[in-house]
Amino acid sequence: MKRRRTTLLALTTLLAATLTALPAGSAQAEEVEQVKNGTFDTTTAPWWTTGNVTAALTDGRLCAEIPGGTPNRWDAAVGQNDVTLVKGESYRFSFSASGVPQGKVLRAIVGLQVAPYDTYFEVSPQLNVSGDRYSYTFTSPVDTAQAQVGFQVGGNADPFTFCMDDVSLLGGVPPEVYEPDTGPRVRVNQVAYLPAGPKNATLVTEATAKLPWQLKNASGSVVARGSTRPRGVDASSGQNVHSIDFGSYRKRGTGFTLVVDGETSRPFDIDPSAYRRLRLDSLKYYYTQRSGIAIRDDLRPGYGRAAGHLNAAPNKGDDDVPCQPGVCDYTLDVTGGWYDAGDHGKYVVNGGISTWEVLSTYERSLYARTGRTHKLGDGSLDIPESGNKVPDLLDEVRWELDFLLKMQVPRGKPLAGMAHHKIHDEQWTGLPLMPADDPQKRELHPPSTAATLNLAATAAQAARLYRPFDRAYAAKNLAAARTAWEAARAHPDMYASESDGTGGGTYADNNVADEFYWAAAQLYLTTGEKKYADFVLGSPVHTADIFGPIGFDWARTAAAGRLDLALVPNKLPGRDKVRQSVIKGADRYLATLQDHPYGLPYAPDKNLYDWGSNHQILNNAVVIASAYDLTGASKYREGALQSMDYLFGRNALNISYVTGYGEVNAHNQHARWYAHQLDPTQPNPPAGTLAGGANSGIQDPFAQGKLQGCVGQFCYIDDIQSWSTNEHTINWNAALARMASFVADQT
Ligand code: 9MR
Repeated sequence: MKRRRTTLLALTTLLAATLTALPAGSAQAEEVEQVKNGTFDTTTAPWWTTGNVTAALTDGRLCAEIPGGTPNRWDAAVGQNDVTLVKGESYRFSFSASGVPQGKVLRAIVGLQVAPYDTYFEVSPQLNVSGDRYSYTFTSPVDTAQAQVGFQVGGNADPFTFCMDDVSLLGGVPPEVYEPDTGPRVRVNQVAYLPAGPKNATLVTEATAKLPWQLKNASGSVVARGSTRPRGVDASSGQNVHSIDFGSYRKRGTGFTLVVDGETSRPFDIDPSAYRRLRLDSLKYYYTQRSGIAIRDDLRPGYGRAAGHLNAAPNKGDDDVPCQPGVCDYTLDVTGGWYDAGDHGKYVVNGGISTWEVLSTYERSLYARTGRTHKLGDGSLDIPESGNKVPDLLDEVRWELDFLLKMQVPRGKPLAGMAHHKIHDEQWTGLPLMPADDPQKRELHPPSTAATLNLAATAAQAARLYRPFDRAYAAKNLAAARTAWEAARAHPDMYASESDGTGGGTYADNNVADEFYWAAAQLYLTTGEKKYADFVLGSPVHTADIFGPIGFDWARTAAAGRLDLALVPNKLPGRDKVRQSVIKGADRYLATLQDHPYGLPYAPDKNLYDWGSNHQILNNAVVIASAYDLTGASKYREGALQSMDYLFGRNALNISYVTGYGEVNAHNQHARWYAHQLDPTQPNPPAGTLAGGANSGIQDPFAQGKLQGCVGQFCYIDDIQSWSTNEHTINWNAALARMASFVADQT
């Protein structure tokens, strides 16, 4: 279609408006059209199509007949190559598109035209018969002259007619100013406070003097009142804020609101039941992450699906997986396990910490003063193994443990006893893609010391926890753990490559002193043997200050040793010092929380929120909760409870980060098989799924287009395309399960 003057005028006006809003002196690149013949006036050249698509000019547009029944979006496509992108420059990608019949999904991308086909920007709108205009901005993460503008229309069951027009990729545009809808300025835990727990909220306001607040019950009667505490400008959000403490109100109820400064908060409960539900939901999440087994719809209504990666076409199958070329000359059966996140990869590093933290949720229930083991018992999680007289949590984790064990290099092979770092697709796949529909080649990646120690640590922990239920299984785990330990000692510096990130994440970690410490601690706790105790006592990690702002995660695993040495009964010489170190760490997190007007135990350096910050916050809360388990001092209990408020809506965005919990909650997590946002026939992630949360790095193009320059808490968007702020993962949900279980036990 010939470009209409009005469009240009409107655009110019819009730009003028945006330009005036820019700070004086900011350099403005010139706007340049990067797409050739986006208007299809006389020809469709230089646009190409895949072989199964024929494109023609129809009324000044490009229209194409798209075959049905192709598995992937990229199996049918129209595109243009050799587009130039400049790193750091912003682009407006816009086009008109229609689809007949209604409701077909388009995946529009700007990406690399050659392997590894990185996507720099993508969206997947549902097409209308009448056609829509789509417009987005993004910032290029690379310099390249080999970019492709692609319109992928495969993956639709039935054939349809696709038309497009006025395709434009305009360089040098100012990035869009994105305004999140943050609702009322009173920020509360939208889920629930415990009747006998702390109750705090945060008010965003320009006011500097204290303000009166009212707590109202569901029928609107005022049941408590008081004054706010002005806190000045909060560095993690850039907002001027007050805090509100209404902890003296202790009656149960639902539908409370806080009213202050002319604003009414979102509703919340004062009731423990949500945490009892969350303890189970956060753990039920793992069943739908299982690989190698069909998910039963009767157990998870709406989530039933075919088994993934069992060698049924188009899957290549995980039963006979070769290594990357040149890495090994055998294949392994590595079926089972949990998919790591929204991708189909399975990683021993990360599988390990996830296993540890879920098992620790169970182990805590055995020893903590408020622990209640039967709450995680047989029948609690509605999984296929329910009814087998083994606690469901242990059955669920066994699915992953069995996979971790399979990743160990077999006897007689080079590097026997080491564990392969990971297994995943050869190339990254697009969204959505059910596990059973993934056609990619699967590959084992080289063994690493870190993976081997993850296996040693978790198999050792498993050995003591499964012993009462299955002695043979416990023995098998202990033997594997010992072998892995010896192999890691013999190969202490085999690091996963930081550049091995095609088709799956790297999980690279060049410091494994903490993994050695963690594995030795677990082996000691299970066996009591001197050689492991000696290693623990001789490790510099044993006395290092490990409870820093970022806390622990898949790469920083020392706490997974230290906490257990403090919490699980053992006779380690100097154990009291170990306990004191945990309490000291908790004191520091408590001080951070008390200083923070949003009440969270997390204040990273320069306010740079980490990838998966929500679980960092939870893990810092785990340290505080552990200090409560060790001492019984109520300040730790209160701090641990208050930490949950941020995750449930007491934050700058006024969002609960747990799907299905809180009036406004994250539910579009980056996912290939809970991809409701892209495919309405798929569900959202199950209730109890944690979103990664604010991430100052905003590594994905979607977030870069929306959140450039974001401050701390604001670096998050609930969109399926934002894999760096909004994915779900097995390690993050493990931190949620651990804390949900602690809170549920405080009632
Ligand atoms: O959680 C991981 C984060 O700490 C890393 O910084 C990031 C980049 O390497 O990778 C994250 O893990 C992803 C993994 O590599 C692949 N599956 C999804 C994970 C969550 O985004």
